[in-house]
Amino acid sequence: MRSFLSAAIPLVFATVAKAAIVEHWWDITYTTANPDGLYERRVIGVNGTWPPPQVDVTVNDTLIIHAHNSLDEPTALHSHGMFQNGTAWMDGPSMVTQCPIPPGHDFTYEFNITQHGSYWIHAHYMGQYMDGLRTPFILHNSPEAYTYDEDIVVPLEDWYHEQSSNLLDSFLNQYNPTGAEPVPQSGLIKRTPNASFNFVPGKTYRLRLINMSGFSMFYVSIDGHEFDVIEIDGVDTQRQTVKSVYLTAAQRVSVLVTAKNTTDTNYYFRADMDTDMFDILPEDLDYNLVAPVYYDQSHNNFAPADDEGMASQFDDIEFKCLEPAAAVQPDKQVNLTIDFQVTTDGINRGMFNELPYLAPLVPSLNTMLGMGNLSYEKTVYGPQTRAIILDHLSMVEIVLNNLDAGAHPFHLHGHVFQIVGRGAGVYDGDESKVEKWYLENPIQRDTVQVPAESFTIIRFRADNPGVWFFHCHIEWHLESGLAVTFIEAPEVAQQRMTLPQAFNDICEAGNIPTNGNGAGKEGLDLKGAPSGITLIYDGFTAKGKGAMAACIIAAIIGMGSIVWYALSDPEKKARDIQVGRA
Ligand SMILES: *[C@@H]1O[C@H](CO)[C@@H](O)[C@H](O)[C@H]1NC(C)=O
Ligand SMILES: *[C@@H]1O[C@H](CO)[C@@H](O)[C@H](O)[C@H]1NC(C)=O
Ligand SMILES: *[C@@H]1O[C@H](CO)[C@@H](O)[C@H](O)[C@H]1NC(C)=O
Ligand SMILES: *[C@@H]1O[C@H](CO)[C@@H](O)[C@H](O)[C@H]1NC(C)=O
Ligand SMILES: *[C@@H]1O[C@H](CO)[C@@H](O)[C@H](O)[C@H]1NC(C)=O
Ligand SMILES: *[C@@H]1O[C@H](CO)[C@@H](O)[C@H](O)[C@H]1NC(C)=O
Ligand SMILES: *[C@@H]1O[C@H](CO)[C@@H](O)[C@H](O)[C@H]1NC(C)=O
Ligand SMILES: *[C@@H]1O[C@H](CO)[C@@H](O)[C@H](O)[C@H]1NC(C)=O
Ligand SMILES: *[C@@H]1O[C@H](CO)[C@@H](O)[C@H](O)[C@H]1NC(C)=O
Ligand SMILES: [Cu+2]
Repeated sequence: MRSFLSAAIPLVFATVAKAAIVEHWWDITYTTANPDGLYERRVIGVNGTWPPPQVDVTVNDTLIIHAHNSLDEPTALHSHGMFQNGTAWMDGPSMVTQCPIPPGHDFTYEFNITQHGSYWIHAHYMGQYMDGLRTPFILHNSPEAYTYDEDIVVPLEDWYHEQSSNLLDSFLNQYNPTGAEPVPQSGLIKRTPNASFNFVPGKTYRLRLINMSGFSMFYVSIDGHEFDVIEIDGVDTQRQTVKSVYLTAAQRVSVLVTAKNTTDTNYYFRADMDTDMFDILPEDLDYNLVAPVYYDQSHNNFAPADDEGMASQFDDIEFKCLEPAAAVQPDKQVNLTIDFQVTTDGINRGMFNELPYLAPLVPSLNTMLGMGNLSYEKTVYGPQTRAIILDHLSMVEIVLNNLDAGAHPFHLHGHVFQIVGRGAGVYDGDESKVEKWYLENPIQRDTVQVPAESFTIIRFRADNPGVWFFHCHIEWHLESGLAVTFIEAPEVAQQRMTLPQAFNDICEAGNIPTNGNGAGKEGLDLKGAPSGITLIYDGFTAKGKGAMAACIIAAIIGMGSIVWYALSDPEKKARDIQVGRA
């Protein structure tokens, strides 16, 4: 079971491969597709086709994606999990590291491949990736840390029949005071409802499980087979055998599966959606996805179901990195409390420390590079850009206190972090609340699930000057405000970086200022920057506020919705503020 000699030959050939320039031309277009076979709709694809092409590169290559925006709204591409060390401006999130690419304009993403593992590329402009603009991004290494015979990429995703902009309008809406998220209509394995696998006896397969969901979470297993986990979010792990794995939005896990020695039985690959997240469970939603694993297609003998589903014992904190790194004492602690409340605009929003993120009028990276010493002043980025300044090379500890009754997947751009501890309730510095510390060789990854009403402690070294977004990867929650911006080592970044001219060009083309503070002004004059969407102040305790706000909103809806509407179009305003168009 541990010998994989048959895999050695192709890998030896691969080691002589020269670093290459991998160049893609993507015309980002609307097209029509029926991904789940249930409903044809307008989707976003590349060159008029869906799904967008998978991107494959090898360590030391240079990737170039020439993007042309043929949509009627802006777009931006994020290569999820890339450190972009020295190329912070290539990260992609709209109004964080760049202006979005306006309709009809071109923009080239170019960066060197210094990591390896399983990643994905997705739009980072509003809810756009849920309309289909997402694709696996595989960074091959040579040699790989483990040997295997075949590499199978298994993207998993949820699928909606409605356009994301319409769903966002009804989600960010005062008629949705509880913040119920839109429930997807389908889930797809390998981008189709018809996926299957063909296994050959004795072979070992690497399955790269990539969760490209906007919302849904999956438990993945194969009846009668075990998984040997070897990679978590691009980080090689010590090999460890499990029955099933669990993936939240944006997480990746590679597993090795050794095929059976006989062909008399076929099996099912299973991806069960975590239905706990859905406020309602539609009768027609097929949330337990299956794909046959054929050893022999000529018969129909399937092994009995052997599916743990949501009872899975998988827990990422129990894994160890192949290249060990001990945790060290932090220099800076950042306490981020996650909560959902109805805010002054009547919308139920996710937020850190009681204030939702609102995108500034100037991308935060431009502000950091252009504001001299003021770049150390967090308010310069905008009143609700939620800037947190990090000193170069400091060890940062983030305490994530999740007060919400749902679990949330948090993603840090530009880094992987160590997961060092977890516990129930709120962490207030009392170490006895931490169930167990993981300090010797903690797992490192770029997206962590924080379970309901509990805390998780993560650490990373601020060794990558730039501006890095930290947000919930449930798209609905990001758009509602559950994000902060890490401003990492401003002085070092200013010394090392100059934004390429193309960045200024797309800002100007979209009428977005390229310079100045979060309001596009000099100094600390932030008039005009998006702000003012805050908790409703009522003098009650934090817990009372939610209930109180819900009552106020219910009353407003009951009595004065016409007046409310006459004053503004809050959904649209909220969306515009998110992208800095207000
Ligand atoms: C898209 O079209 C361009 C221009 O015709 C072509 O160079 C490119 O290879 C196409 N890309 C894909 C992924 O089809
Ligand atoms: C799935 O397979 C069925 C039956 O072969 C076929 O009719 C359908 O078009 C397929 N759906 C997709 C989305 O490929
Ligand atoms: C990629 O690496 C090469 C060689 O080290 C360097 O010259 C080039 O500037 C790098 N490209 C980017 C986009 O960083
Ligand atoms: C990438 O470059 C480094 C430094 O030159 C080298 O040690 C490594 O083997 C290269 N990796 C691959 C996959 O070519
Ligand atoms: C992907 O993540 C979402 C959101 O966390 C989750 O609901 C879904 O079940 C996950 N899918 C898989 C296949 O892990
Ligand atoms: C397959 O057969 C070989 C040789 O008999 C044995 O060593 C191996 O454990 C078997 N593998 C499985 C998955 O049963
Ligand atoms: C920033 O501060 C340093 C020392 O505090 C000073 O030497 C430098 O001139 C200042 N730079 C700017 C642009 O104000
Ligand atoms: C973090 O914030 C929570 C909620 O405000 C508070 O209860 C807790 O004491 C804080 N934790 C630390 C370590 O400061
Ligand atoms: C970025 O590169 C520097 C060396 O230039 C290195 O010390 C640092 O660890 C890197 N950080 C990340 C996150 O890759
Ligand atoms: Cu991301």
